[in-house]
Amino acid sequence: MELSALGWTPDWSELFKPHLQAGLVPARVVTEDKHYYTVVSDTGPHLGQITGKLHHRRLHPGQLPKVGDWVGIRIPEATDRVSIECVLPRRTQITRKIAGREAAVQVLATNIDLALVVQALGEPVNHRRLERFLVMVHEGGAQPVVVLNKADLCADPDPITDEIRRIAGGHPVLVVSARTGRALPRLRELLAPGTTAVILGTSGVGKSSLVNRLYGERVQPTLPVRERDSKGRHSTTARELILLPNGSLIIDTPGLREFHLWSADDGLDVAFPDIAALAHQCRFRDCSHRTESDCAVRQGVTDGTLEASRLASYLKLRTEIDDVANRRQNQTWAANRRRSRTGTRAWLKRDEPDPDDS
Ligand SMILES: Nc1nc2c(ncn2[C@@H]2O[C@H](COP(=O)(O)OP(=O)(O)OP(=O)(O)O)[C@@H](O)[C@H]2O)c(=O)[nH]1
Ligand SMILES: [Mg+2]
Ligand SMILES: [Zn+2]
Repeated sequence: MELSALGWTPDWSELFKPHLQAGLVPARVVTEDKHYYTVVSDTGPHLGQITGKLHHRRLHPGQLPKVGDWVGIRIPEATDRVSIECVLPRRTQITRKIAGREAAVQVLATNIDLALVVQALGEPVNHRRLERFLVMVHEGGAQPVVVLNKADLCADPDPITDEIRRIAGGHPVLVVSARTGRALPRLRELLAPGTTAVILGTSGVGKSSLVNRLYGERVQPTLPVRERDSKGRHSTTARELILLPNGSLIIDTPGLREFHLWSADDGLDVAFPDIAALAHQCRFRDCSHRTESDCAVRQGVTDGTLEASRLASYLKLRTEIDDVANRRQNQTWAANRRRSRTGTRAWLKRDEPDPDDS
């Protein structure tokens, strides 16, 4: 298999040069579980494990290999198991904060061009959740495509689609059906050969059904919604990078229920261009749009150009992002205090938990 079929470009070759000289072979991560990875190089798929070397570099858990990553592997002659010795810097990534009080990051997919954010018609479309997904995608540097699936369950999708278009802010919104095949040719057109997409959404919206349709046969398991228990048992349990017949790549993911944003330096403003535009006219450059005088954003709500619920959603996400940032800061301080108490050597031995374990 040619590496270019997996999305390898001259830019990656350039980045890989020093590793090539060190005798490593480039490969892309297509699956991961607790201990093993499947990676594909130009000689085919291999079972891979990360080496002690990679552990000893004391990488942040978010920097360990994830589905979509380009890694350097060493292929020993004696076994069929390869060792993963380096991870190339990511072009884009989708991250969230792991559940719970601890401020730790979980990387959901890396090196993706497009993120298909799927919502199901036939049930009320959750605008606020869509906004949250869009912030996550923009923050990671990917381009979103909003996919409204299960069009066959909705008599008249047009009014809903119009509302969603306003939230999507110029990014494509497709009304599709994995059941009837509606608009799947349009979706295929967006997935250019050699590019990588990730498919995101809550459990049961039909992500794997869409992947199967795009693939042309059943490669991913799916489950009827009514057979899922209330705890949200997912039919897809692991992320997987799949090569589609048209030459594009897609990462199917387990459904995300409630999720929190990890960070959003620019993602929030990119996902809310209407609010960002108004904010330029606020009196204070760092206006929080909550209590300040001469706030153009709140004025927009008064004038009726901005929906109050959209501003509320923006402010809620802003609070959440600031809260995670504060907790990260506190954790760093606490860790530094611990380090100075126990001495550097003890600190270096400490093992950080993998956020994927949660
Ligand atoms: N009516 C209708 N049902 C669909 C459509 N797409 C998917 N479904 C059904 O919705 C259910 C869930 O589909 P999945 O593809 O398993 O959903 P998923 O998003 O992959 O779910 P997780 O893997 O749990 O995150 C299945 O019963 C599908 O047959 C569609 O376009 N129309
Ligand atoms: Mg699935
Ligand atoms: Zn303001």
